[in-house]
Amino acid sequence: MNMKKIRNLTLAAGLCYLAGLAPAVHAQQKPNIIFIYADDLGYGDISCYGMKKIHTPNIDKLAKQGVRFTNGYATSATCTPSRYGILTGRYPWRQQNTGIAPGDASLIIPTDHKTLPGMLQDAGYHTAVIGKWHLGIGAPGTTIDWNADLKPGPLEVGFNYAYIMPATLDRVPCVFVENHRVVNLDQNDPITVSYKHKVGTDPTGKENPEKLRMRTDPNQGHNQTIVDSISRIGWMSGGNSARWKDENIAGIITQKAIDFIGQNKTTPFFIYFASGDMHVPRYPNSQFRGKSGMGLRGDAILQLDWTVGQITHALDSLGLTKNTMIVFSSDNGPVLNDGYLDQAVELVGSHKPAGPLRGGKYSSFEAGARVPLIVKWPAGIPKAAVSNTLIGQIDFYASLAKLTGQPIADGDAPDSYDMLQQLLGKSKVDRPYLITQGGPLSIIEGDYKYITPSKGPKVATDVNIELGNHPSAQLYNIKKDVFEKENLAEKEPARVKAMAEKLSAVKAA
Ligand code: NG6
Ligand code: CA
Repeated sequence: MNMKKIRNLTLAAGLCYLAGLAPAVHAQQKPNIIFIYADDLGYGDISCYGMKKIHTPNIDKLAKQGVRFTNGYATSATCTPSRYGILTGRYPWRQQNTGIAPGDASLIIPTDHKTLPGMLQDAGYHTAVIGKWHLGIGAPGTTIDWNADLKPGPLEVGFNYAYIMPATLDRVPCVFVENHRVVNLDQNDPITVSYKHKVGTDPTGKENPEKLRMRTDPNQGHNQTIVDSISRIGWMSGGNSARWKDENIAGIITQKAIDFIGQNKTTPFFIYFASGDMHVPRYPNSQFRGKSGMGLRGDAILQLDWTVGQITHALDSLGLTKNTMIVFSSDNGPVLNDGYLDQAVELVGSHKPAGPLRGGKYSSFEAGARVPLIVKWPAGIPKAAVSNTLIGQIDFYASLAKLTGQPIADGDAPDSYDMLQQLLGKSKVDRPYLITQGGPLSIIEGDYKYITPSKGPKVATDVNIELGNHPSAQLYNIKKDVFEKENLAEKEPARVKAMAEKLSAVKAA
């Protein structure tokens, strides 16, 4: 472009300002952003991260055209805190009640701080959350009435549109919520929910196991109200016309995302798309059931890959691919038996859901929080790359603020680093350190990881995962010893001391 044209553009932008209009040329240059978040997808669960038994061509295509991170981390080894971290840019352990949220939790995200979607709204984005929420709904100290307006919720923390599963797929109420209301609710059949005692007359998994399409693990509960032939955590009655069918969830939320893309094709948009896939209960659509040879967990991975393909196809057909950033990641590491006997354990064979990492969901070992992380944006990332840069999902807030030219007020997103150049594959400078959360906290700095002492159990026997708890300090060189076999704490007391002090300082800040 020659100088004259540039000056003309500047002049046009100036005139827009004078007329009180946003300069369209700038607005259109901002990329659309779609954050695709899988649930319980492990580091080794997709083919571009080493999965051999099944193929995930649509996810792999993102990696082939973008930056694939090998040291990308969720904030935590479970869902609620990881989601809190992304949306707030704040470590979840700074706030109480950020552990796995019960299905009747009130809103966990504070409404008095800017969130990632709220910041993007300021930048002119139209924002949506579609899929799993699991961050609570309603004011603290109140009881949710599922038949009335459900707020505060996503719309009060930065989203213009919400189409959500309120908690997890295994928690009642098993209904979609669109903006403030349960979808398809018949007011003559109101919903009652309790996490304390049985409500209504619906059969439960405990009383009527013969009505179940999959058995539950007797050690893990999940034997309360039966919805869609699957028993859940918690009791619900009513809302029959609103209850979801598990096999339709992926199709419904994918279509909602495609609709939102179509409706917002001329303005920059942000979609936080949180798939329910891989989380229990796993009951993907019939087009995927039985297709992976690995049982329903493998079938759910195929369904997730299909979802990614549908979204990328919609972008292609609207001509939006070039200027849309797609981020793909997972909220925590893998688990096979998380409460339902769906043959995930029996049919996993030689597949390693965590790839080369130790532990899994819930764990302080690497498989808890190190997850697949891919960023693709043709207009901004011209060259595909694999990056070993240390980076956290918590960094999206500051990085996207930088990308969209938004300021970050004091007190907002305090733990988020601007890693934009790294996300775009233009820098490989590590984050100075990163704190991750299994049970106890860990700090990763350079090649090393320090796990704080914890008296908790070594293994979560119900899910059969090593938790990484140890009564004294653990130090691993995760570059040389990625499986965290050799605890170097006794050999390197000075390093242990320095890292423990650093962690304490960050906690106190
Ligand atoms: C656990 C559930 C598990 C799953 C998890 C949340 C039991 C025994 N186990 O408490 O099934 O729902 O919470 O998973 O209730 S997460 O991915 O949303 O964090
Ligand atoms: Ca999860």
